[in-house]
Amino acid sequence: MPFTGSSSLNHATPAGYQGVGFQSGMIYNDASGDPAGPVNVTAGSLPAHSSLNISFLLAVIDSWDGDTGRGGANPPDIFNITVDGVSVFARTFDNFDSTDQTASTANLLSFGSDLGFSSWKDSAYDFTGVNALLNIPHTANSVNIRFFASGAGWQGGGDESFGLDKLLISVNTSDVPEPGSIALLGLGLASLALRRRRPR
Ligand SMILES: [Ca+2]
Ligand SMILES: [Ca+2]
Ligand SMILES: [Ca+2]
Repeated sequence: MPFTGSSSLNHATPAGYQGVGFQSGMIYNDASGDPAGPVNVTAGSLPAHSSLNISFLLAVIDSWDGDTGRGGANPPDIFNITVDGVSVFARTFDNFDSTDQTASTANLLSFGSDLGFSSWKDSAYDFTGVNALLNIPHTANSVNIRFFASGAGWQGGGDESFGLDKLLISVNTSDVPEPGSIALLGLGLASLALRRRRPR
């Protein structure tokens, strides 16, 4: 995978992004290439689970050109997420014209303002409760999640980049069947009920 530019785990967050809910440091990626080098997150020692959820704040920084030439001269610019190598999210973003992107704007925090980095306008999204990132089937006790840009028009570097903050990976354990303990509990309740009835 080609990788130029940088990926920083704790890059100072500009005041503009802090003003729309980001903390003082973000995970920052300005890699170029198609696909560009990823932000690579691995979590281990996960409890038994049947699926997982991913949430984060996304900074779509500077001159993202969206889906077609209608909103920016160098499209497409795609933001991707993979879980253990399987794509769970791949959408275009556009900081010139929000109607020229395949990503939803339902979770938009800011659009049309320069929030920092170069003077191009930026946008910000809250990826909490986004359907595509909830209940992702997964059972292994570790997971590798990659966040990266791609597309024939992806320039990276000082032209367009992205940041992540408040990244949270959670697992869903409630729907993991435990037939052994459930059967024992059922037997225990039944015998308890029988014993209570006998004296009357
Ligand atoms: Ca651009
Ligand atoms: Ca900017
Ligand atoms: Ca571009």
